[in-house]
Amino acid sequence: MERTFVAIKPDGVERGLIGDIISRFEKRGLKLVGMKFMQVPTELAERHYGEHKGKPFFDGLVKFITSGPIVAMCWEGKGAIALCRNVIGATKPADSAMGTIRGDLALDISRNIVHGSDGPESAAREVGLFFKDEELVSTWNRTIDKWICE
Ligand code: IDP
Ligand code: MG
Repeated sequence: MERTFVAIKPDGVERGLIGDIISRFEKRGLKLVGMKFMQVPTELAERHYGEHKGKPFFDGLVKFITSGPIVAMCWEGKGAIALCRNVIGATKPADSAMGTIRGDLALDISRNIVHGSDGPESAAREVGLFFKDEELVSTWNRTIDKWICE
C-alpha cells in the first residue's frame, strides 16, 4: 500500500470545494489516514515547494499557499501516488481532462486548487513535512477494504 500527500489549497477552501474534493478521493476507494485544517507558515511552504525555488512563480506560489487555510491530507491505497495525480489532473487546467478536479473546477495554473505528491520520494517527504507519525491513523482497517482491493 502506498501513501501520498494531498492538499486543498487556499483557493479550494475559499471557494467552498472542500467537501467535493475530499469526496472524489473517498469515493475512488482511497483510505484517509491523516487530515489537518491549517494555515501554512512561510518556512514550511518554502520547504514544501523547495524544488521550485528560483523559478519566476516561486514567490507568488509561497505567498498564495500561505494566504489562507489549507486542508492537508494523507491518503493510502494501491498505487495511491499516481492515482491521486490522475484524480487531480494536469498542472495546467487547460490541459486537465474533464472529470479531474482541475479539469472540472479550475482554469488558471496559479489557482489550481489541489496539490498531490508526484512520486514516492516527494510523497514520503511531504507526508513527513505536514504530519507527525502519531498524527497518522495506521491501525484502522476498513471492513469494506476487501471489496475495494484484492
Ligand atoms: P503540480 O502541482 O501539478 O505538481 P508543479 O509543477 O509541481 O505542479 O508546480 C507546483 C505548483 O506551482 C502548481 O500546482 C502551480 O500552482 C504552480 N505553478 C507551476 N507552474 C507555474 C507557472 O508557470 N505559473 C504559475 N504558477 C505555477
Ligand atoms: Mg508538483
